[in-house]
Amino acid sequence: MSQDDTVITPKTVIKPKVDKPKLYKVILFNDDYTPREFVEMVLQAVFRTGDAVAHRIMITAHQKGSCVVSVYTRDIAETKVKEAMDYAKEAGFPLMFTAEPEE
Ligand code: TYC
Repeated sequence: MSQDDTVITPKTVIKPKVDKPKLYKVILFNDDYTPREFVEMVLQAVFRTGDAVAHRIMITAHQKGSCVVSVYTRDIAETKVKEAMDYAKEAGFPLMFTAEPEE
């Protein structure tokens, strides 16, 4: 093997970051105290639904216990959950939202 045939193995292998960002579901939970109209108002104000969609999501959570509101990247999902819970806390209602990673 001559000098020119030296094989150099790089110490650092760079893996291109091409993974799709993980998505998070925002979930709304039913409770016995928050008024239906208040739930719909929060859905419209924070998640920008129209009134028909807000009503459908609220009724689904009311009847089934929970409902997926929408899917976002982590930062946006967590910010919206905080905004929605702040509205509820301010008004003194136990309304609950969570952000959960999609499988
Ligand atoms: N169950 C509440 C009531 O009867 C209304 C409600 C619906 C509360 C959906 C929370 O996620 C919810 N006043």
